[in-house]
Amino acid sequence: MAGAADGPLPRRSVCDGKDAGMDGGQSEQSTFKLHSSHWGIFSARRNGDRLDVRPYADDPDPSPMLGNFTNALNHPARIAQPMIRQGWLERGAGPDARRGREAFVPVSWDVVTDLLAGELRRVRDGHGPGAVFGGSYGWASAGRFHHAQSQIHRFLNIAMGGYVRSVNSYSAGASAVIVPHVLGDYSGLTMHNVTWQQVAEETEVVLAFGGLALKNSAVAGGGISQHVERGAIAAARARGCRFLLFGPLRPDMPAEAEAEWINLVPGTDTALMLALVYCLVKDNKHDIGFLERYCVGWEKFEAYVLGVTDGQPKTAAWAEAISGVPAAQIAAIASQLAGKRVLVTVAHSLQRSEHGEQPVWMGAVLAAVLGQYGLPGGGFGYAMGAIGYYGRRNNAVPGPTLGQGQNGVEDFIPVARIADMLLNPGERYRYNGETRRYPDIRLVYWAGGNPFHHHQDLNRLRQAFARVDTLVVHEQAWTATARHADIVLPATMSLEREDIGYSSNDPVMVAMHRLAEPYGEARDDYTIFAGLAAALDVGERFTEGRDSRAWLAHLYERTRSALEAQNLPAPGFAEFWEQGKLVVPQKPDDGGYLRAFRDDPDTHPLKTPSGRIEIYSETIAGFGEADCPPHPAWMDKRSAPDRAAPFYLVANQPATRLHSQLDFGAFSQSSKHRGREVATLHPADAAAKGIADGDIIKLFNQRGACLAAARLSDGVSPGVIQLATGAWYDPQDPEDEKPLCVHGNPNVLTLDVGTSNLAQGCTGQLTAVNVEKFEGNLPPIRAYEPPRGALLKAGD
Ligand SMILES: Nc1nc2c(c(=O)[nH]1)N[C@H]1C(S)=C(S)[C@@H](COP(=O)(O)OP(=O)(O)OC[C@H]3O[C@@H](n4cnc5c(=O)[nH]c(N)nc54)[C@H](O)[C@@H]3O)O[C@H]1N2
Ligand SMILES: Nc1nc2c(c(=O)[nH]1)N[C@H]1C(S)=C(S)[C@@H](COP(=O)(O)OP(=O)(O)OC[C@H]3O[C@@H](n4cnc5c(=O)[nH]c(N)nc54)[C@H](O)[C@@H]3O)O[C@H]1N2
Ligand SMILES: [Mo]
Repeated sequence: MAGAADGPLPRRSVCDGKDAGMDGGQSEQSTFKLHSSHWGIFSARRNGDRLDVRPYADDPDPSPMLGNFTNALNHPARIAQPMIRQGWLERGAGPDARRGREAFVPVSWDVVTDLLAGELRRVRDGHGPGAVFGGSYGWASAGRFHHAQSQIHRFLNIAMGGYVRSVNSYSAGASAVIVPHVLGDYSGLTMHNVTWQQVAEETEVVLAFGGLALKNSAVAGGGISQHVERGAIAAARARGCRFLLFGPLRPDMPAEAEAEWINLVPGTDTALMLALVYCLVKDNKHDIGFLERYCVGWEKFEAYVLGVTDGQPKTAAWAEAISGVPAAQIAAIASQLAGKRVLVTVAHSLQRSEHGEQPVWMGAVLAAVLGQYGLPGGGFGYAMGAIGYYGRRNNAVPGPTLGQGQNGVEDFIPVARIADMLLNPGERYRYNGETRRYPDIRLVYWAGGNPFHHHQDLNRLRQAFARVDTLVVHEQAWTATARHADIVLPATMSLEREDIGYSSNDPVMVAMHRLAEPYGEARDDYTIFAGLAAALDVGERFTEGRDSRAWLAHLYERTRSALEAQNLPAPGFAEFWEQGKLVVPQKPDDGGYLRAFRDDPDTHPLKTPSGRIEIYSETIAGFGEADCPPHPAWMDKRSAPDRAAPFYLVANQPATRLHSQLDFGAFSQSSKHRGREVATLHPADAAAKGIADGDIIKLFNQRGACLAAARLSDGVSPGVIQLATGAWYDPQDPEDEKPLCVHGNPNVLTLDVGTSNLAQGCTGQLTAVNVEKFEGNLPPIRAYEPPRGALLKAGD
């Protein structure tokens, strides 16, 4: 491949960040260039087919996920040229159950641009932009300009007049809706609140519901220069801070925390927190002064806790029966909290399941009962540790962002309702107090996301995608989403283009240098959209006459002029590009809006209807009990295990990659066993099922089945099987209605329902399954092979 090798160089191991020989890309004479990813800044150089990767020198705890880049550039899973599904080409646009089953035909960029522009025109002029779904959810890659979501939204706004969008995220679908009712500002709660520095210095007790897994804080959208969590936790512990891990998996807390593991049944945190509150109230250790001055609705909630309203006091014994945590242990924990600087953290995972609004609201209320809101290192650290950009200071200057223009379509869906929307056009549903209707979608356009990674009940998703006229996907690699598309456009990886890496909570802005030429005929999303825009006669409006480099200089200017306005050194773009990075100033660690609220709730009220923490919400009461109870409450779950599916499957984030990205990468591959994703279960459960460590197992329920490799560990609760997300969907026989996934994608098993009628968030984290040893012949893994007809071009 052109521009590839820098000559014969010794191969080095990736990512051993403590290697004394590392220069982090700072050294002038080195050919390593700085770049960035969602899992860390790094520097790299092309070395034949491989990429040599070095972590950022200032990062105390770089992520081994950087190792996924080493073999990615030329991997056969990459898409080499534009492809069109044979049936779409021959029979034209229209609903088609053969998506994901038919061969592809390679075509030239000219041909595909023409055909796609024609189809976009047909849908726009015949059905209007309201028939286009451009929600295109997904994490894409680091880099502010080539950010795929910004590119696709800008294109659809300019070329189509808009699109049906999606709101909220798979990450925080329930909390993004409940938090505004309870605390007001959602983004300030996660992005500008208690910091790791405060935890290191001030916190005395951390009640971590769902843990503080370092695998998760390794990732921060946009990039991250320093992974500080391990160090902060170690420092807090050395000072005597106690860490309590509530959850089904011991590795959810780093060893440095020396945490006490309170091993609760998944999905029962709300009951356990209610019992903690019950015990505090009974011992008269609740902070009544805080509850009166800063909250509304305490009396109504207290009546529920004490059982006055429903006849059931939320005692520790009551919670033991639900959560499996001994009543004496619950009471002991409650008795040790009053008067301490306590931080309550609730991982995103808790709300990514049925009634996921409740543990978030309940966590906020538990923190209120303890009265520590706004104090350094205390209060409610929602989602702290779930992503690396939480618990940080904010930059004092704005970063680069690409303008997306105006969306002429008002309609939206809550993001995880995609299959419902496609399967039930016109149907009514509830969302945040409204009754809405699903639009009638003809064309779905995706860039930078992988619904066959992120969505639940994949067999149902296949049916949903069969309903549209046309599915267009820009991808770097042959993900299952690309395989189910009609038109597949090969996109570059960030390694193959220039960009600016930036996150509003990280001071290091990175000049992301190009490290390799594009694979095959792959093009940047920007270039693809610019070509389509030209074919639709809006080329100039889309590009504004700039090429990529000119856009980078243009976007950088926002930061540079802000620096200049503050009389700070403000290097021009050329200098920034040459230096490789710019360190921007940050705002002080001031505790954010919750500190201001504590200091003076009248001058700095919360953005809730009452201006106070809403323990009881009149607004939600007005929506009706069928949407959500008006205060946090324990509710039974339809999705809980039963006789047919007696285990809880915890489908959490993978430790060896970001979601499905670079699942073919070296580090992700190193964690597989016999090619399968590894599922962890308790030795006692395994023994009862005749399963030994290393066996191939089949996980199944009424929705589907997948294979995985068994690992036995007493770090997982009995009754729980953990299988991370992200193994590429690999149907044994795509012709089947519910094919066996031979690789281990848990989303063939998960349930596609909203968290509740309030938020309609994703519920992928927990689902009920059964398990057995797989005795048949082991089917091959074909997920990384290009689909039929899609012949790889030679690598030049
Ligand atoms: N069961 C279950 N399911 C879950 C979850 C769970 O806990 N359990 N978690 C959910 C969560 S929190 C999330 S955020 C989602 C994540 O879901 P996604 O964000 O959809 O997952 P990714 O694998 O990051 O998908 C990004 C895709 O974009 C592609 N890509 C990267 N860069 C570019 C680019 O520059 N251009 C183009 N065109 N493509 C690019 C990558 O190859 C990849 O296929 O998954 C959700 N799904
Ligand atoms: N390495 C890596 N890091 C990531 C990501 C990734 O793909 N890879 N994705 C990033 C993204 S987009 C997001 S949104 C965050 C997600 O952050 P989270 O959603 O918090 O992450 P998960 O790993 O899914 O879940 C954390 C832990 O919660 C526990 N858990 C599950 N259900 C329950 C429950 O009901 N109660 C309790 N107490 N615990 C429970 C599980 O043991 C699980 O390991 O992670 C981010 N970080
Ligand atoms: Mo997420």
